[in-house]
Amino acid sequence: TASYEAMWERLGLDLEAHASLLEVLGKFYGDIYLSQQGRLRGMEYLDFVLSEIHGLRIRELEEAKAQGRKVIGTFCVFVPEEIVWAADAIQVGLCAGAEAGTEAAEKILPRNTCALIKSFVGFKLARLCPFTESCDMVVGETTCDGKKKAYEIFSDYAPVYVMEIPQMKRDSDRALWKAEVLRFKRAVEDLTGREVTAERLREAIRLINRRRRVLQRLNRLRAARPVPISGRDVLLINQVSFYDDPDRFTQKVDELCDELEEKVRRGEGVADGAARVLLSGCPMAVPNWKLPYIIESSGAVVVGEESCIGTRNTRDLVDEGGTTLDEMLDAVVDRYMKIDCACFTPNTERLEHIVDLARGLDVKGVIHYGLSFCQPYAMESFKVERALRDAGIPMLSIETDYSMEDVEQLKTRVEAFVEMI
Ligand code: BJ8
Repeated sequence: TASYEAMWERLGLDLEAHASLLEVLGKFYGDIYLSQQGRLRGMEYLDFVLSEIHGLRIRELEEAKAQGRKVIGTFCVFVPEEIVWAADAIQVGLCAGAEAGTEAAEKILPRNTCALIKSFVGFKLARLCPFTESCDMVVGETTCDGKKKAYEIFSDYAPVYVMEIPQMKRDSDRALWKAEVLRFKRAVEDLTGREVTAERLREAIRLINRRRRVLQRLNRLRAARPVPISGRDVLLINQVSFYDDPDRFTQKVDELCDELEEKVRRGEGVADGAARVLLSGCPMAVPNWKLPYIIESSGAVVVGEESCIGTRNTRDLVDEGGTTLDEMLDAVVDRYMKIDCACFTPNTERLEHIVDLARGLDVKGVIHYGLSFCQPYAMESFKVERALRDAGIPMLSIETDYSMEDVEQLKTRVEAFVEMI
């Protein structure tokens, strides 16, 4: 830690508050992750990345910046990552899953704002996040009203650029989205001084597809019986995918998958007799491991995450068949239009995806997770429940935030659900 202090100071972090955040995080990680038995050797890489969460990767960003590269932060899987990498910039996810900074956030945001928004604003105000402080551009987007309006406030503190995300999926919405992707491309080109050429975009499309493919492979393997890896571990891998170097990450997770494949072949599992469940709903940003931990200490095991830190982000690839720049941009536009976020209306694809996923993974039930005050997912949970009921699959709806106050109460509800299914 000592060797990073100068760097954190340069970034303007509140060193004391930051040190206590890392301490809490370390303890939390030890309890939830390191306490697991029989983990894959490949998880050592993830343990290492987590132990270095504000260290090594930040140093890499610093070095890249010294060479003239730019860092672009995002909060939503709608931001087309291929454009960023094609302009030789580095993208990092900034969504935060910790309560630290909430007090600061509540001074400029209403209290009844979802925890994810409060967390990223709070991390900025309390000067706790070296990723945020490393960004040359922070990309917001018009998804839910909470985020949309929070970026107006956030722009007083950081260089914010906002993309307009359509709310429907008609031809006119696709045209709007294409215009927005082109506008974003120009903004990124202006920032980096690098042109997005056909050749660079082709490479970026392949790079990010490779990362999606390895996560798809992980998801196929973890669906085995018995379950060969905990849901917590897979969630962590997904979380790390948002800020690790994509090439290195893909290689490491591929190695982990080789090991996992062996484990599946030997028929070894991690949770004998546990009920298989699917998690569905709002994203779980690092270090938000509360609910998966509760579920996996209540006689169940998570075998899938229908969320943006999960299959919503890895299910669709960008078509690699395009040869001209415009064809490739169209492929990018089309791939992102498939995202089934609850901010869309109607959003029937999501209902179909959840039922398909639940059936394909052969789960006993679905746990729908909504962050308190998140209207899009709370509203949609009623439709999700109905679609699942029609398919004969029980669902438990959980609304919570990042605090630990409701842990016991949630545990009681989850245990009752697991017993019932
Ligand atoms: S594509 S899910 S990453 S918008 S939880 S801030 S919706 S009030 S995060 Fe999301 Fe993009 Fe959609 Fe995915 Fe608002 Fe709800 Fe909070 Fe949310």
